Amino acid sequence: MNSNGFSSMEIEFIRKHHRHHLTENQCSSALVKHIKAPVPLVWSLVRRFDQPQKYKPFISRCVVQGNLEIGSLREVDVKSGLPATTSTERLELLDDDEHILSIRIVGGDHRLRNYSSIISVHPEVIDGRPGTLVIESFVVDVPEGNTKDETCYFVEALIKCNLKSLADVSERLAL
Ligand code: A9S
Repeated sequence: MNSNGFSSMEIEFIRKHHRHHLTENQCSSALVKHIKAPVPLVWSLVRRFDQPQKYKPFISRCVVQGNLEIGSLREVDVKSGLPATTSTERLELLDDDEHILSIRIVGGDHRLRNYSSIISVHPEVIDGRPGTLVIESFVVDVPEGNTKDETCYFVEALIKCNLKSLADVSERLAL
């Protein structure tokens, strides 16, 4: 581990697959999660652009118009108690070879403007068994009246919940 908590391998993956072009007044960050389940299982959950509720705890339902292709839009309903009720999100990239999914939030009654994220999954060995390294990065506008730190903290907390849930669902299925 070095200063920012990422291993050199994780930094290599971030450098290669998690490139975001920031404009002024945006913030960006990346999180990693080590899951004790094999890549095919974890990827089978991550890749379902049409069913984020399979592991995302804040999503109650999702509808995709038409079939799944780059540019497809999903309408996501958010569970009650959160600072949003809906989100419209576009499929930017779905790479079943490199195991990379990228989405862009294009609408919704929330405060995440110009949000895009990239999630990649990589095989690794954990306790001598097949495991998965998940890396998720994002970039988003800093809303008026908020600081970069506040915005990053808010989004990182949500992504940490998503990744914790992805680990719980995956590890339960791997039993
Ligand atoms: O779902 C994701 O991949 C990531 C995020 C940050 C989603 C956030 C969210 O769905 C809430 C959880 C409802 C929080 C949206 C779109 C807006 C929020 O304010």
